[in-house]
Amino acid sequence: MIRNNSTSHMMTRRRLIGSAGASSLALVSSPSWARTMVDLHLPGGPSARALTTAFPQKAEMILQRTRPPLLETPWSVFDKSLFTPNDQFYVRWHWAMIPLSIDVETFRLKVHGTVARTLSLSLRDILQMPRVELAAVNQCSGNSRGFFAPRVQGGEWENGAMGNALWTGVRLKDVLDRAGVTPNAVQVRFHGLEEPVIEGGPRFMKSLAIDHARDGDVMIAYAVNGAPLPLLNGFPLRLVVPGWYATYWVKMLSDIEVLDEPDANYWTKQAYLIPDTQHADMQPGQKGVPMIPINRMVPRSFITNLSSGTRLRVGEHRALRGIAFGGDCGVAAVDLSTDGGKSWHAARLGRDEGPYSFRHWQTEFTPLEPGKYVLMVRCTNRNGAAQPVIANWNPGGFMRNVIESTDVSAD
Ligand SMILES: Nc1nc2c(c(=O)[nH]1)N[C@H]1C(S)=C(S)[C@@H](COP(=O)(O)O)O[C@H]1N2
Ligand SMILES: [Mo]
Repeated sequence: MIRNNSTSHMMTRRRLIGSAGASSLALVSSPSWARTMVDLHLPGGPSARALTTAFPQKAEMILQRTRPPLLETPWSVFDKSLFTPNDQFYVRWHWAMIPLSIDVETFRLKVHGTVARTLSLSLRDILQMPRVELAAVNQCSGNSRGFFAPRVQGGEWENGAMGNALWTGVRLKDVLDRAGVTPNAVQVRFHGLEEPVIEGGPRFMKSLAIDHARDGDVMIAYAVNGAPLPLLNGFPLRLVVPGWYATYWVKMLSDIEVLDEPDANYWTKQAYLIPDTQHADMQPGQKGVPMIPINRMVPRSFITNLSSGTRLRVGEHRALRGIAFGGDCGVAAVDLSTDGGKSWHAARLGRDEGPYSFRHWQTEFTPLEPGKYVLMVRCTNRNGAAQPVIANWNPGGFMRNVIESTDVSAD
């Protein structure tokens, strides 16, 4: 019975998709039937998800989970400014035992392991070091996981588990140099002040290769958009790893350990693994796929001032605008299609805020005939990487990427 239902549902979808112009291309080249039968709307729809203002230093957020807090940035925020306001910057924690206040006088950042000198740095010590500033996107590895088809476990985010901000702090390199890293160092491991809720639960820790940690870009931030970090975004210190997924951006950073062998802790070795394939893509149920730790981000782009279902008037000039980011390098181009991917034209790019920042784009659209239009936006980064036509899939729901489509009509 159920099988019959899903089969006929699948066939209906196939027929629908088959008549939808460029989308049929995606169907033909899609290696997995499973991807074509799934409705991409989250249960209840995003408009039905609860909003909350109950969290400290946070304005209205989408409530994903209360404990530990998972708060998503409402989509409308991304149309308002290139930099995501601190009080609507998304929040994600793995364990719920998060200190609710920090004593700025007694707080210490410890640096130890294979170093010449163990350090115990106060916030005053950190503030006296050379200051650096950088615009960078912080994006959860699982951003947009709610769109994975077939569905996967984890935080069912829409696209709002990301934010762009101006980060201020000190170079991790400068802190490591002060401790004097010894030549046998291979990785640097970071953890924060929160604790597991269950005894013996693995404390959240992430590691970077020693050369990455010392590249001069990785930073220990104490301010975001010109203000101290909100508590839930890591007050008083957090790691900023430009171009890499946010899982590495350890919050409430209190401990830096230089390791002389590869980190074998759960969060580095077993969690946050992606298929070592193009677009981190694999088939549901596929066996023997080599897995590697998630790492650099990939280009993405979105329309922010128009949503699916919008009805336009024939002949109406509509400004289209949105955001793009290159992932681990700057944006080279943003292209728009108003005919479901058959033809593309370049959008105008806004101010360049640096290689790791969101970048605005804009263009116009005038529907000349009544009917349906599929608007698509595609970012190509400065390394030549572009967004794929078909969404990737992997069991962790990581690194979601696809050319986004917005269905509108004109009459
Ligand atoms: N201490 C600590 N840092 C952490 C985490 C955590 O659970 N604990 N989660 C990581 C993950 S998976 C994400 S997506 C980002 C979220 O950063 P934000 O809450 O500031 O948006 O924090 C990262 N840093
Ligand atoms: Mo994350």
